[in-house]
Amino acid sequence: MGCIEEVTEILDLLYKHGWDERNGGNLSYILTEEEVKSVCDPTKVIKEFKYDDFDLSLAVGRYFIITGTGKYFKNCLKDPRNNLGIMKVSDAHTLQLLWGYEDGGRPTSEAPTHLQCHIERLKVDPSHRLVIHCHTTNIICMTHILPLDSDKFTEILWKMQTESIVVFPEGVAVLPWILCGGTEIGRQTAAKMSEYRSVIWAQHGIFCTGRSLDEVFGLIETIEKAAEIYMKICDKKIVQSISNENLIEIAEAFKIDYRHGIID
Ligand code: 2HA
Ligand code: ZN
Repeated sequence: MGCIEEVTEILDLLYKHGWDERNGGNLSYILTEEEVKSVCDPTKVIKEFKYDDFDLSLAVGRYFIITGTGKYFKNCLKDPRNNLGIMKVSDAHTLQLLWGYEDGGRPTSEAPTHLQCHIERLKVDPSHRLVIHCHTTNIICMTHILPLDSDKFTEILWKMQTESIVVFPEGVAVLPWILCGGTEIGRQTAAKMSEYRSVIWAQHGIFCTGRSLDEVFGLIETIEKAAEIYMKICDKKIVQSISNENLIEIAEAFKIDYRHGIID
């Protein structure tokens, strides 16, 4: 399967889960030069997009596929050329469009956050490739009813199901409500990304990052599943649960380096 097919398949799955209504959500994925060459000529620049407010120097020379602003995940599988763009970071403030956005589009409004997250994740993980933002329903619900504390969210989500601590041992970070689409929310999200792959935006959704489409999609599914379980049981009488000792037992059995200071 080519990179366009792989990406649009995941966008379609995210839509079908109900996490990307209308134009909600966005994705950016680092492509290899070989992948770009299989789609277009990487030396033919269609147009340029400028990002003067932040520094992309650590990503210069990299290629990204990025969803377009205002575009619907629902439409990406059947119409990738209008909904997605392939770009090269040509200097610290410029993205060059090489393919896509054929109806005159431009990168997602959350491109500042995506690009700053890529730069931060690449510092801690050279194999990092992907950022997905989506509007996961039950995670949003939790941000309406709980204090916005990263350790508290992490503890709750770990204790909802056995798999959680295995899939996101570093936990989740939570940010308060901040105006979306700007450089400031990008700066604060990226700052969390030095320690976390997943950052929750209160009353908005989640940003998840990782090395592959499967890894990041799986991370979103697992976090949202834990949140769904929490929302289904939070107003019920709890008779038994996963204890701190159970979580430590899982971590020891699977040799997982989990975030300390929450359950121990
Ligand atoms: O692009 O999800 O956060 C639509 C959004 C903005
Ligand atoms: Zn959003």
